[in-house]
Amino acid sequence: MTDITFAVLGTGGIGRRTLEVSQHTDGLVPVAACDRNGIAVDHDGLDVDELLEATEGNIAGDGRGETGSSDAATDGGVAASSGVKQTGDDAGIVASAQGEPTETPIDDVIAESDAIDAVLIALPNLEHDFIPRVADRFVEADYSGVLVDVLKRSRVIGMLDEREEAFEDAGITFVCGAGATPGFLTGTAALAAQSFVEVQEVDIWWGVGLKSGYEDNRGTVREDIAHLDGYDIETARSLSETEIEEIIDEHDGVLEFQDMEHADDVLLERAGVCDADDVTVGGVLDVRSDEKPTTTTVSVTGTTFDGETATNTFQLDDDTSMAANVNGPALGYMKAGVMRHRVGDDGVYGPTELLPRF
Ligand code: IKT
Repeated sequence: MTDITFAVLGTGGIGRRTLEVSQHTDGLVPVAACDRNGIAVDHDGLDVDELLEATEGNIAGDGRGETGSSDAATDGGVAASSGVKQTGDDAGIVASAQGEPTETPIDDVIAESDAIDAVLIALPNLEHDFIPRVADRFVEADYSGVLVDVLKRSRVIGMLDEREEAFEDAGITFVCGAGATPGFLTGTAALAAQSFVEVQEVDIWWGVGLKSGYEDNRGTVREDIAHLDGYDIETARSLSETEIEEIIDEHDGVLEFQDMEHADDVLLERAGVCDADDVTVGGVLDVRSDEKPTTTTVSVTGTTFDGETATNTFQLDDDTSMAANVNGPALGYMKAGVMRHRVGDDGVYGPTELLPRF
């Protein structure tokens, strides 16, 4: 397989860590990255170490600046740069020697996209049609290549499916839900289901310790808070950083989530494994420790051809971090998507339909 050039939209936790993981992965060349204030492009390969250093403590990268909204990146930057290089917490990519200020970061990536095999959309999806709307812009620009997202919400999958024909016409292979859950864990559920002729239940239970990764993952924590009792996407979006800290304090730093709206359900139904209603996703997030508060486990209960009812389980080691379990698969699925695209298989793929490449 020839090298894959890729771009990252967003330099929050996922964008930055994906760039970092790519440095340890054969065949991937990061050539562009953007946040809401700036863009960095080098078709020979970005200097990832420099970019990561410059975007450390980055507010511009994950949409936090506007009460968690990520529209700034799509609309061209509400808090766009004045054209002068900034430094400090809100500077983001423009603080990097490779970065240039822009008011139209996504359009600027699209302008380079002839030479980009794949684009990872690493932006929080607090407005649920946000990622589909970003994809529309690539369709409108006649981008032919791979789009990968790490979206979480079930309802977004249908919005992408509605666009399948447009993706095929443009020549886009869209790999959706390619993080940990949905993503890696959905894929393992589909494999674990192979022992059975009928699946009764899939239970995904994750544990994340996020003390040192907390700053980098504020966007994800905000998305998770939307799943707590008494909150939804809108209320979570409008929380200030102080209010989020208060919620975390009320829970002594450990947030437990039951019955999350995660797209594992519709993706497993789409794969014919079971009904979406038979899938549950929940987990525990400890933002004050790096230890996982619980072992990440996928349990698939079903009936075998010879009448046994049993539960196959798959566990992640407590020592693999969320960063490893989200960004490794995102890149593995990206590689698999590029293989599909290169043989002309465009459209929308979920994590059960592709085996991520190592
Ligand atoms: C995600 O980003 O895929 C979802 C997050 C949970 C990740 C689970 C990782 C499990 C592990 O590392 O053991 C969360 C719901 N934001």
